[in-house]
Formats: sequence, C-alpha cells, structure tokens
Amino acid sequence: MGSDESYNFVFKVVLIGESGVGKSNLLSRFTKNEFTHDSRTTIGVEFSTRTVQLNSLTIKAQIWDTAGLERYRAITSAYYRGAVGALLVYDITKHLTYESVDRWLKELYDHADPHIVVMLVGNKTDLGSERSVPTEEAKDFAEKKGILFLETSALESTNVETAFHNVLGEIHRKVSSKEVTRGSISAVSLAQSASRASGDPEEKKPCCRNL
Ligand SMILES: Nc1nc2c(ncn2[C@@H]2O[C@H](COP(=O)(O)OP(=O)(O)O)[C@@H](O)[C@H]2O)c(=O)[nH]1
Ligand SMILES: [Mg+2]
Repeated sequence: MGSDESYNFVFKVVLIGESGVGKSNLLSRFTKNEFTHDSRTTIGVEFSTRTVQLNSLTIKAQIWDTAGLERYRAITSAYYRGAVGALLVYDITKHLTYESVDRWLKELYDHADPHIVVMLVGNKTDLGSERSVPTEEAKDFAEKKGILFLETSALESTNVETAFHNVLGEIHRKVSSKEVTRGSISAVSLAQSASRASGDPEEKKPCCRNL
C-alpha cells in the first residue's frame, strides 16, 4: 500500500458468507499466498490489497474481510459501501452454508450497488469425499441468479487466482462499457482511484478518463 504505487483503478471487493467457509483463507491465499488452519487469527482484519495486471491496466484490488462479524450477523452497510465486487462463499462440505446463500445475496443487494459483480464460490474442493453440495446444483443456481460461479480450494490454491481475476475482469468490463451509467458503479470505483499509472498509454484513453 505504498503511496508511490501507481494504478489505474481501485476496486473494492467484499467477502461474504457463513462463518468458517474459508473467506479469510481465500483472502490470505490471494494477497499473501498464505493458508492457516487457525481461523481465529483473521479476526480484526479489515481489508487487504493486491495489485494485479489486467491486460495493460493496473488494478488495485482492495478486498474486505468480515473480521469475524458474520457469525454475529453484525455486518453493517459500511462494509458494502463502494463495493463493486463480491465473493459469496460457501463450504461444499456443509450444506447449511449453501442454504444461506440466498439470504446473503438478499443482504448484498439490499446494501450494495445493483450493478455489483457477484461470484458464488464453493470452497474446500480438496475435501471432495465429504462433498454435500453438488457442483451442478450450485452452478444452476448461480446461472439463475445471473452471477458468476466457481469452486475453489484455499488450502490447495485451486482456482483462487482465477476466482479473483474473473471478478476483477468482469468489474473492469462493466466499468469501461456503456452498460453502467454515470453515477453508478463506474463513479464509485473511479472516485477511489487516487493515483494513476504514469506513462501508461491506457491512461489517455477517453474510456478510462471520462467515465
Ligand atoms: N480443507 C480446507 N479447509 C479450509 C479451506 N479454506 C479454509 N479452510 C479451513 O476452514 C476454517 C475456516 O476458515 P476461515 O478462512 O477462517 O473461514 P471464514 O470464517 O469464512 O473466514 C479454517 O480452519 C481453515 O483452515 C480449504 O480450501 N480447504
Ligand atoms: Mg474470517
């Protein structure tokens, strides 16, 4: 998070879903390439960032973790404010965490921008023998809701990069298309872009300056 860092966009992405599904480990896998078996260590973390290259653009992903508050249903609207992406995580071995996805989705749409990019994430694929949520069922559900879907393992590092990259890519696609209007998702993300990549030819493209 150095102040001399250059980037074209800052995208706020929130992690939601039941406690214990692996949100904090997906985050630490993505931002630090770390995994921990101790779920308590992550309480208190607000967000972590990682800067990724997307085509010729530099995207700073600011990923917010629940800080353990989801277990008390104490996530407030401030958590969702300004978010342009969300990973809604469940545990493929715990059907109850999948059953609550609808409730999380409702809470998300109650608080976040309607254009927010959402991905349903079935985590812990390394525990395949204990699977209780069929891939096809979750995939169909996501399709019906018009959201992205992927299964991951934070433990084995499976699909974690892909999940975040797909969400960031889709956010960028929305932001730079005419699909969303001024005052909505584009304004939110660009307003937070404090600095720009100097010398980057992309910077001068009207699409990236005048949204
Ligand atoms: N086997 C397995 N365990 C995981 C995976 N991701 C997280 N866990 C474990 O699940 C527990 C809860 O993880 P955590 O990231 O704290 O979940 P959170 O409450 O959603 O933030 C911890 O014991 C983790 O080690 C995974 O992909 N596979
Ligand atoms: Mg956590």
